[in-house]
Amino acid sequence: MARILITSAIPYINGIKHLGNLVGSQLPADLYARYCRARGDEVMFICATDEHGTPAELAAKKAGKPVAEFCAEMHEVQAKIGAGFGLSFDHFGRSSSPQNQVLTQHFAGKLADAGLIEEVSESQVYSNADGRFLPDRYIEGTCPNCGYENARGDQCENCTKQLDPTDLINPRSAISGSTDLEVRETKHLYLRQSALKDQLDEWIDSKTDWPVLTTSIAKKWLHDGDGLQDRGITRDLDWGVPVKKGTEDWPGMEGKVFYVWFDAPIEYIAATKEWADKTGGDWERWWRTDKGADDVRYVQFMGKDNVPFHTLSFPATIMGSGEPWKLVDYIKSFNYLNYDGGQFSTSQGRGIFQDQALEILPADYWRWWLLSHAPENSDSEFTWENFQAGVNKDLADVLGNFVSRVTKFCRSKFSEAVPEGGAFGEAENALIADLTTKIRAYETHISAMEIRKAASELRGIWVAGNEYLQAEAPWSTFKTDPDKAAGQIRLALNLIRLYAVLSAPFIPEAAAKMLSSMNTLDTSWPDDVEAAVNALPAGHAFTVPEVLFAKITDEQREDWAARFAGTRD
Ligand code: B3M
Ligand code: ZN
Repeated sequence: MARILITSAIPYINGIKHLGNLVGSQLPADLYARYCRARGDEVMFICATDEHGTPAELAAKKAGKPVAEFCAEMHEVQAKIGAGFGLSFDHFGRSSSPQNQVLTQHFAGKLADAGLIEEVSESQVYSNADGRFLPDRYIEGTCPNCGYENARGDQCENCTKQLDPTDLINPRSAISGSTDLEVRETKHLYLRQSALKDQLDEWIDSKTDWPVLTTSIAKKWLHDGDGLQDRGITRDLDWGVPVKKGTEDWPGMEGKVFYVWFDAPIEYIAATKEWADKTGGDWERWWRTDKGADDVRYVQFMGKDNVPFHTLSFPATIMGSGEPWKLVDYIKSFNYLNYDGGQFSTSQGRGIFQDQALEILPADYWRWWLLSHAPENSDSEFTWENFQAGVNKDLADVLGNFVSRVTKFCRSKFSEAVPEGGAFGEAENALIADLTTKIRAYETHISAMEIRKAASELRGIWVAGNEYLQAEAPWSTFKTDPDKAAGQIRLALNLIRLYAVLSAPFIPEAAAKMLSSMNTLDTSWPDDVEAAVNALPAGHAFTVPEVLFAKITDEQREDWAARFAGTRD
């Protein structure tokens, strides 16, 4: 039994996320967590809301609420939506927790002790109209790298380049739109990432099994231009973790907070502590290599725009602390999911948002389509046609139809119990051999977090059952040799249980329905496929389930396409 720590990038608190966010981190992380648990691993699956920084302040202002109140409410909203999608977090924390404050200040203190923090007097954009400094998202303008006109002061959403507010061309205040801006001096703390450059470079080089998307982004930041830059880790904001050196005040830093990207990844650790404080569990055995975490395999999931922070900044924090904290072992990163010829965008309200998705269809429809089209090797695109086709073919025609045909046939010709019937023959043994090959391949892909390959292997496993039924045609066999037909149906009913177990990481709700209709709690993994297709013995009672997946009609598709064509505020 392995111990697997899994974290998903923590979504900003600023609003309900779209489907692109879901498929780029939380959903594949959930798939992997469910799979590892099904294989008997001990899993700690952590996510949280990212509550600090300018995104939170700006969204609260727009909602007309005090920021703490806004965050508390939005946390509940996001937690509920996550549960709606079946995200099986062991804990869904909050980066504004006291645990994170203590840990963030602790790391800053350790980094300062190690000489890795520099106090820099720097130029910051000050807005005369707003009477304040404009860090990060408080400022917008044209990206100097790609020319995108709505780039924000911290990062360009279009080309992913990390920016400083002073880099923007034609800058304007995101609060008032004012262009009456000037540059003023203010003092801030910088994390001396450059001092850790060689150590980071060597570490990335040792990760030969990481996806190219992950390592290429890390390498780019390490080597492009002047190489890895030191990064400002404090801001002139009210909302955030107050700057302290451990538990002591930091002279000259009064009234400042840590930059959101400094405390957000630390929340992975803090959220585990939140979990421990709530449950009485032991968080250190997941995070401290001197307390047992050297046995842990730590896997992170995220979109490509988050990769620089996870391959460089957060590891710099961990390594620089000089303490035995667990470093990530594998980073699975994703490209973007586009929406009907453009980008999904939270800030522009474009695409399908998670709450809307759950209003129109059950979670499994989305989970299946999104995961089977995960943007792994390139950006991928959501279109309503493609979504309809995927759901109708894979879920309704292949899996749903199999379950319905087999259970109904058995009820009408035998009874609502697994029939006795003859022994398995050549066709059954061939199917068992074929399924064994396919299931081993499925395990390989999902262990390697090759999400699309895993989905397509799973589809193949479902198809194999249908082809068997088609070829053996128990409804015909029944007329001449009912005993043989009974054996075929005994096998097919067992396949329903087997499919439920294999499919649960992708479509947990449907899998649960399949198991409950098969009247079994046996979720054991099919290490031995022959044994697995004999798990439900003759005489075992079952019930015919309700329709597992309803097809998406052309009318629904057109309706939704029209409804989601615009933008939402
Ligand atoms: N909240 C950005 C995002 O939601 C950021 C991720 C933090 S992961 C520590 O994409
Ligand atoms: Zn850009």
